[in-house]
Amino acid sequence: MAAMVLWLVTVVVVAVHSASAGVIEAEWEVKYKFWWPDCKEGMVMAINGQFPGPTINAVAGDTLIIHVTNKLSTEGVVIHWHGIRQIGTPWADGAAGVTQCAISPGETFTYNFTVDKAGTHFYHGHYGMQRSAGLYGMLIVRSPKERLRYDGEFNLLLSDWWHQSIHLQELFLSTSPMRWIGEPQSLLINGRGQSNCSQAAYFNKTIGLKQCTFRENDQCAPETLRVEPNRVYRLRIASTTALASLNLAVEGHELEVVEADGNYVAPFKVNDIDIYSGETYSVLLRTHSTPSSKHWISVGVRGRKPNTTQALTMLHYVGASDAERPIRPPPVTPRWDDYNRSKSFTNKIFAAKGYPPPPEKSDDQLILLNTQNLIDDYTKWAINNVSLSVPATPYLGSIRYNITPALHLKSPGKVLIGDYDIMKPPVNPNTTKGSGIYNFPSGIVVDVILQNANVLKGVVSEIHPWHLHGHDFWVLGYGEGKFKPGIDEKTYNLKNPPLRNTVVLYPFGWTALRFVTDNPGVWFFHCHIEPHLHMGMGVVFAEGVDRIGKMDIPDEALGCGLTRKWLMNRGRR
Ligand SMILES: [Cu+2]
Repeated sequence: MAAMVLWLVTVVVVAVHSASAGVIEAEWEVKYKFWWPDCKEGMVMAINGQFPGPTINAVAGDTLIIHVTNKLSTEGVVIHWHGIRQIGTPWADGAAGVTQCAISPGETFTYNFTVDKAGTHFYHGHYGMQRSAGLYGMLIVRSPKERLRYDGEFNLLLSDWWHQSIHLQELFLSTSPMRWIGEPQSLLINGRGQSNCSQAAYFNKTIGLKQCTFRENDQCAPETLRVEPNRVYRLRIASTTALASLNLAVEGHELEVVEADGNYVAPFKVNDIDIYSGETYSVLLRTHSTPSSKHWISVGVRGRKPNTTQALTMLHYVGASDAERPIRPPPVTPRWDDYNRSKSFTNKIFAAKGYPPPPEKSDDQLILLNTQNLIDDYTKWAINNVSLSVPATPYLGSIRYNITPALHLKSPGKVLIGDYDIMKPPVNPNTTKGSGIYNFPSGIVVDVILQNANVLKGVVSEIHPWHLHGHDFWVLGYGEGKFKPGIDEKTYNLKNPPLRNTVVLYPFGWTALRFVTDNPGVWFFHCHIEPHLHMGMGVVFAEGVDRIGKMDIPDEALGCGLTRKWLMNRGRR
């Protein structure tokens, strides 16, 4: 018992900030816990008993040392640091099967990496569908020389929530015929939402929900944002949804977008923002001069026909009473299928002044066609006709130790788009499973064109937000229909494209991005929609393979599959 108490006492964040870089060290225990995220009891994956997990507050240049102990009784776990490039530490990226072995129950793994530049980020589970189970939290990296001026800030971590466990969801998706998990039961703001009542029911009796009443300390009670008049607040917004594309608005207030995925953007004002899974934004909100009022902050679903009520919280001006309700109704979320509106928002995003433009030309071009397919009646997603199946031996280990049996990694073809008709269901829906790996030498400029297509049935194409690990990339442009090589490149924005790590691919369209292979490692590139990734929608970029062969990688990262065997026999050779 004494040992237990001692253990709990050490579960604190130790932050040491000197004039130069500091160290943030923490011990985390990941464990299932009963929780009421949307006023209904469910099980969440909590860190040190908290849901969402603890917020990390770092300064650019800091080293993070996070000891993660897996206290789940029967499943492995990893943590991915979303938006951190992991320069020189690809083994700490936290993608199970790609950069490391999942941490076994009872074991501890130490992530040790530098947060090299400021930005609004988050972290989340990256094994199975554990992100959907609630394994996430904010990761804020501040700049010692912040260029934005504001008086206060709030973090808004957005997620979606199902009442079914992730294990049931996984079985639904991987059974034949596939059973769709459906739309989420609720949307959460900082882990809090409501599924059986609405805070704004008094405005709208037709939604059929009763007015919420909360008791003190209810886990589903909203976290209100308490503000003063005539001030500027920075809202740091991150979406870690499993499925939903979202729109956020604050009634009666403009939002000035200033940061996207940890990079400053040329400021622009809007009444609401669209945010896709994997993206982060900072917006500046100027409060009015009149005190004592309350305004709704609403988060609603876009891009899919919604069956989930808006998540709501309040902007609470000093002087307003707790019992008082906002006078005006919550903002109405724009129509889910008004894609032109979404595109007009996306097309407003440019790099802030001071960012150097991208290289003018690329050395390599990769066109990734995403299709919905069938393998023996199992529904899959495939990229260039390969549905990603992550191998038992992590790619990083296979490459580091040149383990040949594990290296029969199947690379999909580079350009399969040919005469494929993206506007119709696939003529031949069959596909194969593979490891989806592409090799790039160090020091080249790579263009990736994401090409969307029709799904298996009907005239439908879905939104896919794609996230690249290990890099920021320039978003060069978007287009309708099929990408025309040699022609569409002429439309690229090479002057001030935004730097991001996540980018949206619109239905029946294409998205072009560019990055430089300056970070040797094995980097996941995938759709951030959890069920889509689970069904194979991803690829892996192996970058600077010759340099990976000389890298220092902790053995603990690779103690599974064929690398485990290799490490066990190392001394005997
Ligand atoms: Cu997707």
